[in-house]
Amino acid sequence: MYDISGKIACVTGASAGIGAATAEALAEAGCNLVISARREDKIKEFSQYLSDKYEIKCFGGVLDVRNQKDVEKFFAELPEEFKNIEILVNNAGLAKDMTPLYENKISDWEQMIDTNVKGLLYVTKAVLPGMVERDKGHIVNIGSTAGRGTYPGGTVYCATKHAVNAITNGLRKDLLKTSLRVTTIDPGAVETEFSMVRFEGDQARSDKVYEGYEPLHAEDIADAVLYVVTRPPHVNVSDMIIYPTAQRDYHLVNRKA
Ligand code: NDP
Ligand code: 8X3
Repeated sequence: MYDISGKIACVTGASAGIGAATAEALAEAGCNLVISARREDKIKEFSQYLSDKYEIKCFGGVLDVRNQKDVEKFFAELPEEFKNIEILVNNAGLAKDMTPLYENKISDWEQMIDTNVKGLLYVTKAVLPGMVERDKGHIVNIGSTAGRGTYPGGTVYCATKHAVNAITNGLRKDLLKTSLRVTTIDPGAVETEFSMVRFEGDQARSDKVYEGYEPLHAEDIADAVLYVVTRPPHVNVSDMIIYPTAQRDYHLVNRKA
């Protein structure tokens, strides 16, 4: 395992779920962290928890990745000791609703596209030039199995994750002349706040998504992130697709009665 202690790692959408678990795994590996999300109380509290527990430096700040100016400012104004980000985990993302495209709210399309695609691009644009200049860096994009296929009710969400996959693949080629690495990790069903967000707080509907089988846990994906960023510098894991054992496709789930 390649030692990443002391490196600066940045995780977007770190107030919950996969982002929070990833930040914690990186903190445990000794990284100093830049973490962000929209919910101020959560990100500040979590930042304090990580720095106290793992004795690392952690900068936790409010950031809505949909706002390009805010993204630019957030990274430009990072304290000097956090500026040289070496690992970027583009994790902030969400799905909204699960109805046929012709019934979708346009505002939901916009939120998914602005967060999952444009937000990921804005953050990448803010961090990548420094990585290229230093010829050092690893970008890990959290895609989805929704980026490898489609399912009814998920059309626009799937489109955003197909875009993440294309961005990851294209970027890896754009960086051919550098030592930088680019990885996509594409999970199937992970039990996080994801379905509560998708179904606007409908607990019963959200619970149904994970009923009758063991879904992935946020820590399973954090573990995958940790794996890819601790390979030696000559190894680039380009893609990882991870399903719960009981899930073979979106609707193909072995649920016990
Ligand atoms: P959660 O809802 O648990 O976490 C999402 C995180 O993203 C939160 O920290 C949220 O924080 C943050 N976030 C949402 N919108 C924004 C925004 N505009 N700006 C900044 N941060 C934002 O979901 P997951 O952990 O499951 O999702 C993380 C990623 O994993 C997403 O990209 C998702 O698409 C992907 N994924 C999830 C799967 C699943 O089944 N759960 C499977 C495959 C991929 P806050 O609200 O404080 O801003
Ligand atoms: C989340 C996975 O299959 O619920 O990206 O859309 S899925």
